Amino acid sequence: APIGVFDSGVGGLTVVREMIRQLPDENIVYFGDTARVPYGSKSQNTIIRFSEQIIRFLQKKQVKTIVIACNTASALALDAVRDEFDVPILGVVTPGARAAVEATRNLKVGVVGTDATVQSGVYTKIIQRMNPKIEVIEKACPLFVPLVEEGFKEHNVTREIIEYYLESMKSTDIDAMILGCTHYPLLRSKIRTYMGDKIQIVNPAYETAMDLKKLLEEQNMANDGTKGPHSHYEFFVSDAAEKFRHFANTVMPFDIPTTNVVNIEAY
Ligand code: DGN
Repeated sequence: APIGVFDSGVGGLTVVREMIRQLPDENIVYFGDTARVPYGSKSQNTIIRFSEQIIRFLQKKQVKTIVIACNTASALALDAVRDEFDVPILGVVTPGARAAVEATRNLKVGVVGTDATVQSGVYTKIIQRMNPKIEVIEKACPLFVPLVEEGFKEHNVTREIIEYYLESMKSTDIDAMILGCTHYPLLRSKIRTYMGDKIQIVNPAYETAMDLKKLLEEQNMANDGTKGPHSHYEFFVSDAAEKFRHFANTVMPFDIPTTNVVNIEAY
């Protein structure tokens, strides 16, 4: 059975990329809600409702487990949907939080994410549940998402916007920083250059793939690779398939065949 992955759009591909690296024998069904992106500016009830619809869609694909590859949906909907469905559901927030708790030496952690993620305060809550002594500084960086999606990674304005958002965080003495939005790992080297190399940067996508691997092994659900060398990746989107595929090909380690991206126009 495949692993179901969903995100508000294309960002979750940074999580898929890590899953493919760490779990090369698993099949993946991805749903990107490209018609309704961004989630980062929407209310909790809406994000829960969208997540429920997508989980039902993935269940029809017989997935054995589901990864919410979106920080916003993980922060606002995971608790609600986890109790509601009987398939194991993993988010990206707890794995990212744990890695930061392990990384910090001076007990000061920075978190960047969408407005919704930062306003939820979920990263702070989960980090402080793991270690109440840790101080968490959160900062919303909403413009990072469109910059990445418009291919502005190398543009000067991106450097300026990084400075604009992260200036206050840089002036603190945090020693670990969570990239709490799926798009931000694609700006990692720029963020690294601005913040300096004394800070440990945590990518929740990487940590989530590790947790997923552990879960599959513990539950005896891992695909052992005997089903053939080529894993199957299927992508479903709620808006234009070509636009998705074009972006996906800049993120993924290989080109995705046209036939593997389907616009289901469900919503
Ligand atoms: N995937 C979202 C996240 O990780 O928070 C970012 C895109 C969005 O919905 N704004």
